[in-house]
Amino acid sequence: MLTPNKRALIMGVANERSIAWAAAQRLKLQGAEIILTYPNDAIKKRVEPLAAELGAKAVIECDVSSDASITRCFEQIKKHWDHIDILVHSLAFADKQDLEGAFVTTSRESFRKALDVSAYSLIAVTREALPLMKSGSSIITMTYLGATKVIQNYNLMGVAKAALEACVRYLAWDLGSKGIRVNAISAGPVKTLAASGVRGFRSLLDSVGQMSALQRNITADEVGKSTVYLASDLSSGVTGEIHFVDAGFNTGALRVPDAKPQAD
Ligand code: 1JT
Repeated sequence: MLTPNKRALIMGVANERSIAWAAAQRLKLQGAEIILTYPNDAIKKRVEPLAAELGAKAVIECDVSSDASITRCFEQIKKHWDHIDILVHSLAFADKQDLEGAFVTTSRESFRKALDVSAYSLIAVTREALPLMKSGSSIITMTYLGATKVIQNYNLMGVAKAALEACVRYLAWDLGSKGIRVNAISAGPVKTLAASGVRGFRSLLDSVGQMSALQRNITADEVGKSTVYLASDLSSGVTGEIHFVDAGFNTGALRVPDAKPQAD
């Protein structure tokens, strides 16, 4: 087992398609104990049965846009655990209207909320978790290529993910002397609840399926498996990194449609 008896706090399960859910299942398979968090009562209803299925130690409310909610969440966690080995941060927010059309129309309030929930929350949650984390612990968050390259429609989330990736690097250097690692997985597109409201997501999946090196999309489970690697001692020398799990999409610039078939 890769994470035997490790205590893993997983934030961002919304339903069975969530990347966080794939990570929770893979960490559990490797022997980890799990606590899940949810942001509100609507999502609580969906997460509770999943937590039961997993045999999670607890399911706790955490609205990362509220310092008081984060504080209450960690007070609850401390009733179950005296330390945390693994923190998976797999959450983001943007208004639907800010993930399509013109970027220049982004409002100050949309920008504030998207960056607060999607990027600042990693700092806030890490700070609360820190007193419970010892050397060898690992923090993992989720990002997307739209942070560094323009992907049409990703718009405001691209800016939020750019901030998140910078937070990963600065937190990695802050916590390095404590032996705590901080990394991000840059996942290819996955049809989750977050993605389902996005106009044109299907055609994005189709293009990536054709244009990636592996000529297919990735699965949430593949992100879950790489999360186990970053959470475990297998990645003990890796921190501040953005690790792509995208079927090689980001390494290419152009596919020539009528080029000779590749060797196979
Ligand atoms: C959020 C949403 C974060 C969708 C997200 C996301 N990170 C990736 N996706 C999927 C996606 C979305 C778009 C896209 C490519 C992938 C929904 C709101 C909450 C935050 O455009 C090319 C728009």
